[in-house]
Amino acid sequence: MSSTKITNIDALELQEGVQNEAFQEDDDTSDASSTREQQATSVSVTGSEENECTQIKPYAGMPKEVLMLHSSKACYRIPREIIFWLIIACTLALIAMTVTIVALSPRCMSWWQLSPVYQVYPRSFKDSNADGVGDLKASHCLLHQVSVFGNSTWEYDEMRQQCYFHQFLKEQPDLNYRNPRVIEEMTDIIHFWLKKGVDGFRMDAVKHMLEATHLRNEPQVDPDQDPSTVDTEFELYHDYLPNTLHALIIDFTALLGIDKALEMSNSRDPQRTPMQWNDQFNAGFSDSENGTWLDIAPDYSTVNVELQQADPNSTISQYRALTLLKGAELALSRGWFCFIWSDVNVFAYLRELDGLNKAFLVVLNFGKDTTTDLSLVSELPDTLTVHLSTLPISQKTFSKSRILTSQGQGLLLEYSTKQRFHPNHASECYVSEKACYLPALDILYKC
Ligand SMILES: [Ca+2]
Repeated sequence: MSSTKITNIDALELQEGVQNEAFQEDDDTSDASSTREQQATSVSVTGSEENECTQIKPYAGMPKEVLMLHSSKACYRIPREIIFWLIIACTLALIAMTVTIVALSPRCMSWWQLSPVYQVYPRSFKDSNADGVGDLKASHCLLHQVSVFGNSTWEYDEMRQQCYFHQFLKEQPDLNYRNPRVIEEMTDIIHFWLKKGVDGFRMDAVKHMLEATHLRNEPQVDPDQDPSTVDTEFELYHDYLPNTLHALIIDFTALLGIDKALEMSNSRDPQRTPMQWNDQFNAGFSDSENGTWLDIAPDYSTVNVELQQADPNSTISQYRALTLLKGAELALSRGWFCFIWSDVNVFAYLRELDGLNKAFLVVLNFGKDTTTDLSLVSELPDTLTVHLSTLPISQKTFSKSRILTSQGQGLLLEYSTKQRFHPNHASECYVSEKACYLPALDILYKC
């Protein structure tokens, strides 16, 4: 029975094949291409043979029955089924792998943990209306408080015929945060900027935001305490140790170029003198003929943005290099921070990541020229390679027992190790989101 069927089907196949002109042409190899060209030309010109072309079906000359017969043969069926199940298996494996990777991945860090932060002090950044005071159009600045100065903190205002209190410059009157209308206004200002799309605020000199009733400069003991309830001296610090720490942090951020993009002159308030854009009139900050709110530092002709952009050793260039480095080195963005050394001159810490052999040692000199001996830190290899220095140096490597730094110098030293520091020094180490590196797959995972 089956042989008869096949014969019939073969006959049918042959019959259909003979009837199908397109099939014939394909078989005729002698001048198939010229025939096709002629046909194509005639179709495009006249359109009269279009119907014949559209009638040609897929598998021309092979009826469904023949197709099914061949496709059910073991030599076609088995590979087809193998491929089918392989695709299913691969899809499931892919889904399982994706779920596993998502489950094992450490939490992504927030933008502010990964991005560089650039602080702009609007009054000193750029003056748009030539009044000598920097501004953001149609806006006012949040806080203008800087470091504490001498002289009287009270100033008489002619127009209001009243005195006002200023912890800092007389151009920087204090706001009374005990007044609910001031709180309301500040809240409005914050909402104004949030609606504009800002990502955050930096509150400067926060410990001076709320003055004690006697108007002395004491920060709150409990920062969470409702400021309106602070009314005794006992609720304020008299120990200024935190200020020392604060100053240290400022110095450190300044060294890394976070707090200011330029090393301006050591005047009263160097980081807030008007931005020195170039060596032109008013350092390119303002067109004002009547001076600027703080005098332009006299060194603007040699220290300005334009010149620093062209200088590979400038603070701007170093800031850019550090920004790129943080993006490129996992140990610096996701690794452990471990404090390893501090003395009167030097503060040193390392950055390391489990699974990654490359690690970094940072040595910052806040004091005088000195040699630091870290030979007791057994986790450090003997030789450390200079990756970056804030001052030009010729030395390419340092022995861990003799790390030379000059006053104000920052050193980023690179080394290779399989021995981690943090497992044995938990109290000196910190990481915000723990993660480990898997070199084989070049991924981070929860660990
Ligand atoms: Ca202005």
